[in-house]
Amino acid sequence: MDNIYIKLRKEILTTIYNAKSGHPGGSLSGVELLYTLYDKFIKFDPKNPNSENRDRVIISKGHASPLVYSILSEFNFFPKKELHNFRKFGALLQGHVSKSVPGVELSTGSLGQGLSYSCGVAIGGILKKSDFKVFCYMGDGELQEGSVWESIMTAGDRNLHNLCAIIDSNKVQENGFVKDIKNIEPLKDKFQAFGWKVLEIDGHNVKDISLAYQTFLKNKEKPIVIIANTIKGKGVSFMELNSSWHGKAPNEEEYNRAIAELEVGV
Ligand SMILES: Cc1ncc(C[n+]2csc(CCOP(=O)(O)OP(=O)(O)O)c2C)c(N)n1
Repeated sequence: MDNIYIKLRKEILTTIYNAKSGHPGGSLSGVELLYTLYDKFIKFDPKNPNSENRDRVIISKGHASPLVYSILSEFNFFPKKELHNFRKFGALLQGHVSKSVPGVELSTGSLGQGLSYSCGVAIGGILKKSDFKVFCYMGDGELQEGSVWESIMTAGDRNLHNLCAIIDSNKVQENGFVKDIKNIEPLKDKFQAFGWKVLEIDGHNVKDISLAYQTFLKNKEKPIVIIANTIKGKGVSFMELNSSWHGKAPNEEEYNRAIAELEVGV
């Protein structure tokens, strides 16, 4: 039987294949990061997705909707059958994450907005003396947006200790390597200079991921960023680190090859 990560990766590819469009690369890279978060570390109630004391997971890289929808359906926010209608006109699940979907906090797709929203929610939590946590899932290419740096400055200045940024650092954005388009390094030094605590991990290693989330949950001082080193297109050899698989669907032959690779664990 497939383990949960293989199961989710196959589901992501099937969702995109059926829709004949979508974003496989940056969905496949975040599977362990998001599944582990929902599985072990956050408070939520799929029957009452807007409950006051829920932890907030804000998806800033809204194009990773196949990943997010696979995870949310895995945790019963809506039935799995909705995945079959992904990107169909009038369906619940559209191409970028939307607030109309149970479990989605913010409609995104225009990059660079999730962290500023997350800062506002985190400030609200502190003012209300609530103990909910705020997680913001972002791409490394997304860090090339100027608005992100204003939010990083805000979170550091306000000591937003209830805020955790998760960077899915898969090294590739839409048209090539992040470093070739506009270098964002040295990322760790930059976050530290803005007053954040930095945890750098292997974003496919569930033990590393769990330790990072545990560290954040015990934290009472500063905002924390988890720089998760991942592989874009993880699990499918011809998609890995290949920007041409950022935003297109596999054809039938490619889909079958990808599923077969995932099954044998190439
Ligand atoms: C403001 C804005 N500019 C450009 C785009 C087009 N775009 C969509 S995804 C993407 C690359 C994002 O790279 P990254 O954040 O690293 O995402 P990942 O590799 O994890 O998919 C770009 C440039 C956009 N969605 N929003």
